[in-house]
Amino acid sequence: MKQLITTFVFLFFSISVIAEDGSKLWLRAAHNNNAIISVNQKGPTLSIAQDELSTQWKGMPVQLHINKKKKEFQGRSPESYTIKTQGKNKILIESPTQQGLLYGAYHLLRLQETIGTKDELDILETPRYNYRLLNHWDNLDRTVERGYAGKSIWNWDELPGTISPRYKEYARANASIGINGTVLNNVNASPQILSNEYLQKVNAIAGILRPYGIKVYLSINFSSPAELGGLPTSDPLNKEVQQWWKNKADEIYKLIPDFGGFLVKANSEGLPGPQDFGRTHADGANMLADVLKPHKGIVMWRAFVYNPGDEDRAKQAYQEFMPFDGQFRDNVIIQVKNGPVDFQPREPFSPLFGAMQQTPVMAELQITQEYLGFSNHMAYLAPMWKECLDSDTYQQGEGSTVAKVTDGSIYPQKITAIAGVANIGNDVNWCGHHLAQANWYAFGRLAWNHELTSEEIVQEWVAQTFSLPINDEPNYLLSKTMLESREAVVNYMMPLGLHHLFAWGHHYGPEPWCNIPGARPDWMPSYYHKADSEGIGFNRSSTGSNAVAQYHPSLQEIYDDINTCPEALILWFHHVPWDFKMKTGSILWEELCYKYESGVQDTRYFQLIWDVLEHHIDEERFKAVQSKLKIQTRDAVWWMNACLLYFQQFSQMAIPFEVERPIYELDRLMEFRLDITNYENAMR
Ligand code: BDP
Repeated sequence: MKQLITTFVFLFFSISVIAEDGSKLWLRAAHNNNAIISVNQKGPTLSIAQDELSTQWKGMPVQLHINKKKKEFQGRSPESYTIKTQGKNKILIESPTQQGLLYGAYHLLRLQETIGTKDELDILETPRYNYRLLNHWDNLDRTVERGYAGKSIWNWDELPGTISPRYKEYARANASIGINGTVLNNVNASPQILSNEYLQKVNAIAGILRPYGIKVYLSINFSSPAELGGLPTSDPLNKEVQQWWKNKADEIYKLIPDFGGFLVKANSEGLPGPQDFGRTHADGANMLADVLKPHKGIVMWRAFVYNPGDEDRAKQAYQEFMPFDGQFRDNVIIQVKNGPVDFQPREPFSPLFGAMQQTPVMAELQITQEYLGFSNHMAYLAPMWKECLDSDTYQQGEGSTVAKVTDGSIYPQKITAIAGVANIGNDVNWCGHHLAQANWYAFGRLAWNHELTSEEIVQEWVAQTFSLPINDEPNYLLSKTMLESREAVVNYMMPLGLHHLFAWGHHYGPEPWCNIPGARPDWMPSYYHKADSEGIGFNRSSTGSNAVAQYHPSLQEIYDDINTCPEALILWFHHVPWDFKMKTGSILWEELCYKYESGVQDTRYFQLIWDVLEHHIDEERFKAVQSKLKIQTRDAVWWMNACLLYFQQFSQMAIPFEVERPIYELDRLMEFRLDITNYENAMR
């Protein structure tokens, strides 16, 4: 990195850039053109496509053409499209559907704003997942669970009478990256969302999103029949309960004929579910699936379940769901978080991927940075998601990656889907941190095509968001910095497979020492790090909780052996002695110190690179990000000091001299309580 910086000093001589507030996201092209765009049909979606192109496209005439018969589209998603240059005077975009044409239009505009369209175009695109959804964890009072960008964008009180202009901008941004569904409310769902009053509001939002090809879905509370309907029970096998759900589904579809379906968090973290009535997850999911089926709706049933007890939390979702493989209706899909615990900065992939072979499974990724520094830290997450999607499950031989076992290319699943927990709020720049918009963007792009590289995605995002052309040095510098950012977060927070060292009450700062009397042990950091005078890490090998046995034998063997387990996950799977020799030749304690140190140093480089870019970024966004990067560096030091000083009590070893000295006292850190309502100021 250092050398890079010196070579870019010349960049100071540069253009002046107009201040921007980030509200336009990556869609900043001026709408002042008057291109010739023809269509062979009429319709609301097609007119959006036509309008987007005619006002922004700067090239030769474009024809948007519905073509249901074209050979290239046979056997492919109706959202597929082609873009072809026809001689010297026309570009033809074809698709079997208006929605495909809209995606084609955004594709062409993206090319214009990124790599250009000089070459002859011959493009065929098909989405890898049929359902590409955002999950909002938004409550009806407009608070957002794990939201760090202001209040919910859904202004429930004003709806359905007042429609915020933001809804349309939201729809447009999502359509531009191929997202075709959104769950409007929190998985910790209020029964109220299914009341007729709220359904009217949902209907109003659905009306805005529809022409952009986006369906609405709702998270439901499993006790709704009792809580909202006044029934004595919500037992899924009870006839009246079933009838209640049937009536509710009919009511919803009467209002919103293309309603997408339900997302369900049941028997998880205190929420109600079928087990409250002695029934199973399959009973619950199937009951809902049956009422949605006639309307073509789906049920996304979450596998995020775990209970306090003796069993390793990381094993519980697998244990709970594997026995029901094959017992779900064909409009049910099991929604599984990328890792077996909970969106930690690094986890192995959940062993449910690939193992459930007769039930569709979808990945749930977290765009909002609950465990990666909220909207204060720069953490570009595509590398993290790719790490999961590209992981080999080995379940059907080598190459059975998580992506392939969920996208229908290995198992013949009828529903293929992927979800991302949104990082969107009513902040002017939508995501709290200007650079966090890249995560919303990257999620959409990967949901469309998981084979895109993190690098391609970030470069095109930087090009569109800051007008920094791909292949020019500033784009390269910023992209490279962002590409390194997630690993930096891992290193200064929880390197080598450490996880859940977060403070009680929030998931922002470090509290590896946290010990709340009477609290659930699996919510305590010590449950996960298990530091003692011998070493540190959770023994999930065959001599420990044996979580490794949930993976395919080829992987199990690798993870089980401390000498072959990837070091990035070593403390996830093993309790490792402090003096264990690592691949670098250092002992574990030193390696841990070096990792923390490298995370901290990276944040300092991020600051430096950003400053080098000053004259290429408008002042408003430059200053905002500069200030966030300062917080990130302070926090990184806080994390390093807290974790190393605390774990040192167990290792009884010195911090190597190459590592910068702690600047905080452990006892002061242990007393410190972050006012989480004011996390934006973070560690001072
Ligand atoms: C955890 C969050 C909690 C969510 C839960 C979930 O801390 O707020 O409700 O996941 O996914 O990560 O249901």
